[in-house]
Formats: sequence, C-alpha cells, structure tokens
Amino acid sequence: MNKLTHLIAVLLLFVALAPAQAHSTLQRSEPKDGVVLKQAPNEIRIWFTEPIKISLSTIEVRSESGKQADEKDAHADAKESNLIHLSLAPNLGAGTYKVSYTAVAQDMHATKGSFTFRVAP
Ligand SMILES: [Cu+2]
Repeated sequence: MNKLTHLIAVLLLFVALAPAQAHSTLQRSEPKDGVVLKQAPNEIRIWFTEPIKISLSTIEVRSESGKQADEKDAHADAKESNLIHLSLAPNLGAGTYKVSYTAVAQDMHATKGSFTFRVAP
C-alpha cells in the first residue's frame, strides 16, 4: 500500500470503530427550569447528554424585554466535557430570563431547546 491508501485505510478503520453517537440533549441545568431565585446566579450550567461542539452551538440568555443577559462566554468544563458554563451579566434585575440553546453534538446533529428561571423582586 502506498502512504495515501494506508492513511485512508486507517481513517476508515477509525470511523468503523467509532461508537454510534446520538445527538446531545439537555440532561439537567442549574438553575433548573422554572425556578424562582432570590438572587441572580453568576452563571448558567447545562449538562448535556454528550459533549457538544461549542463553536457551532449557541447558548444565550435573554430578559423579558429581549436584552441579552449573558456574557457570550459559553465554554465546556475543564473536567466534565458535557458540562457547559455560561456567565451571566452582573447584577441581573428581577424578572424572567429565558435560556435558549442550539446544541450541536459530535455527530453534527443539532438539538434546540429552552428553559426559564425567575429572579424574584
Ligand atoms: Cu445525533
């Protein structure tokens, strides 16, 4: 085999051996969907069922008036690859906040979803 054929053979082997991956969906979040908090949290944490491709995914938090309430810094946890952190803007006022996400899994399948939490006055 020449080098290229060999490389292709090796790549095909890896593809064949790769475990079948399902798309990644929300497993749990902090804050949880629907909770009322006395104090605004510093960040949103979302555990997905599988690691997601951050660069292709979007996660954002908006207030009732539609103002973006996150710091656009979504990143995977250093230890738990399926856990995503997203910082919230400081001093969020009272009101309902909606977290929306489009999570792209390693198999490129996208999952959309949203949940809300409320900061009590
Ligand atoms: Cu999938």
